[in-house]
Amino acid sequence: MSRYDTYFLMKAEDASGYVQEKISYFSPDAELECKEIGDGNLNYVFRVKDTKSGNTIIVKQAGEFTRISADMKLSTDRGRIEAKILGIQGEYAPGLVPKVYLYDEVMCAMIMQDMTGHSMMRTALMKHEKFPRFADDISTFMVNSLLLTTDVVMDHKKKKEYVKSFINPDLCEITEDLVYTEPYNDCKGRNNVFPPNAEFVKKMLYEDTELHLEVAKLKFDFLNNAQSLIHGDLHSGSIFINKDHTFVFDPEFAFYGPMGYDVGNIIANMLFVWMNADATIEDAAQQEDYKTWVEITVKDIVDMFIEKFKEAYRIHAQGIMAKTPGFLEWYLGTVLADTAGVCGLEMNRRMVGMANVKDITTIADENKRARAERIIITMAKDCIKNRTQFLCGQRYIKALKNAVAEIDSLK
Ligand code: SR1
Ligand code: MG
Repeated sequence: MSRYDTYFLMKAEDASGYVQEKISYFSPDAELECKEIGDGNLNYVFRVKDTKSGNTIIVKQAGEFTRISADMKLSTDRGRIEAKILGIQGEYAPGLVPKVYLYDEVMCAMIMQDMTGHSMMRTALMKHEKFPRFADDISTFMVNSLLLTTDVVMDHKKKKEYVKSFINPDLCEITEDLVYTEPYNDCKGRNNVFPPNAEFVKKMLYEDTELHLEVAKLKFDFLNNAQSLIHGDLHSGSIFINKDHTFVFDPEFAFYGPMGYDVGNIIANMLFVWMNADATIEDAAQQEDYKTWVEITVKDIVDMFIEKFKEAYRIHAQGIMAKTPGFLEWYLGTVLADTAGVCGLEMNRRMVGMANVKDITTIADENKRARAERIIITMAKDCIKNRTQFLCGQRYIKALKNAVAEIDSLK
């Protein structure tokens, strides 16, 4: 009989004993200390450290309610989904996700590798650090974890088993509401609109019925297109990074959905970095230098994704129909259109929805923040409405520059 035989929400003082009881990682005489270090919206994350050896490990536990809102109850099954997909992604994209040592269905807790030597990517990007390997690593991660879990490559029956085991209704509902619905109508009254932009948001997002139709089409694609095993929340807060290496983690929103959801999220979150630099780096040359690095990174992510996707398709596609001449080009075209659409959705929702991003909310100068948000929303609408035109990385940079010019011309 153990105190961990019945679910309870752990505190830091419970997590060390938990690790010692569940796995043989630290020696029995280790001197353990533990801190809660989670800063996400949903879960509790504990770092357990042996002060004698310096070794560390992570315990991540799913609570029954979210951290961002005590009213939001969520199935703790998301812990199982997260542990399982990390195992699968580790097979398809070796070295790019942390190792999972144990998943415990009773405590809904996972014990996993501590990504020491890496920083939370959003935090590092807000300090204007550069990561030269990122575009290459993330495009490899996305092509491998996304294309290789589709019907193009996988045995169709095994894929259907995966679809079943990754049904994730509570977390999908969060995305359906926060990404695909509320930014366009505030129907639940919980949007977080920056007050100086209230009128702008009303006109640009709440009153644009043509936009609503395009968002509705994208929403039903998200609901119905069981294309590949997506991460589901692939932003810079779900990445730990250093100059030589990238770790993707936190895939609790995973399910079988459109792969453009992941690619579009990555691009949108890099564009927030550009806007943050534009608004906060005072030295002109330094600002230009950092923004140029972000632009090259955005272009490389899209273009490397396309090239690696085509190459992987040629190597791995199975069956006569997937090899039909012209099908790869058509299929990739749908992925790229979804990518641009989702990039726009993520940009909008992080400006006006209940879960914002620090890249923008920490811009202290109110005028600069208002301008940044207006540029983002303007570009987002281009991405959504003209999504079939976003066929290469340069198109995103063009959309960004057009949005800057449009907002600055209204001054
Ligand atoms: C209620 S959770 C809000 C957001 O945090 C997560 O990281 C997801 O992005 C979600 O939409
Ligand atoms: Mg998360």
